[in-house]
Amino acid sequence: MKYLFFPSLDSTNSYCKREYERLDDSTLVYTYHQTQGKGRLGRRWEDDEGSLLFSILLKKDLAEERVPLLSLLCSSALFLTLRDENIPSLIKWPNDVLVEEKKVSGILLESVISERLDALILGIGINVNNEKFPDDIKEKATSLFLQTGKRFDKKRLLENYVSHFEKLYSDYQRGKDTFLTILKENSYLDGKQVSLNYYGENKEGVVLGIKENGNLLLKGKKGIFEVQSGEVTLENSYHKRSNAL
Ligand code: BT5
Repeated sequence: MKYLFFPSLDSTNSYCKREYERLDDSTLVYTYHQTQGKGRLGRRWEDDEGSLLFSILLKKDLAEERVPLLSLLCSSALFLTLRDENIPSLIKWPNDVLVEEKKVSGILLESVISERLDALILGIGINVNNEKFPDDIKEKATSLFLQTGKRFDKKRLLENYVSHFEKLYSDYQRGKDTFLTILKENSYLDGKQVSLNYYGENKEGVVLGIKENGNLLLKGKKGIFEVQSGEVTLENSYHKRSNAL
């Protein structure tokens, strides 16, 4: 992995999108402040100087049909990184990592497609040393500092994340999805009643688990159904009343 650091950027994902042609495969762009941090579906990713924000650019050997699994692989790598720090976390399908029911990290996968899939951008935001959050998210966001009372060396954390990511990714490229085991054992949504927006349609069900292809398996009123990651907004899996995170 090649590291590229900027004290501040609009967004590490946007930077990778603009520059993907000249950047090498497996370049990691990281920063501690984004002026236009992006979440999914046009939402914002908030940060302050306590944040760790990065994107991994992948250009080689991209298997299009297995792309949705990568967001879950990124979450699994973070789960292992946090476990090394003795911080128990859970992976919330499709793109969050939670500590004590609160969001400590979010993942935004983006692709560059011309005639084929040219590049993938795996964007990861981790709340590390953040002491507080804006009012609208303070109930649902947390940081490693707020959970442990300790400050973390962000570069060391990043390097440890990358070592986990590289192992899981090399298995994945060989068709061996080690991360799925981690995911299945540490999935936040299992057994929970959720309502989700799937291609504009509202669906409800109890989560049965995550399938080998990364889809979420649910049991609804009309029977068992599954939904693909990347197309879903979970609406009430945090608290019964809250809106989409
Ligand atoms: C995500 O979107 O969770 C994906 C976040 C990805 C951020 C990384 S940072 C590096 C790279 N460069 C970028 O520009 N982005 C990526 P989503 O599931 O849509 O969640 C966004 C929602 O989470 C917001 O609408 C808020 O409710 C909440 N949120 C915003 N900032 C947060 C934070 N720092 N911690 C926890 N929750 C936050």
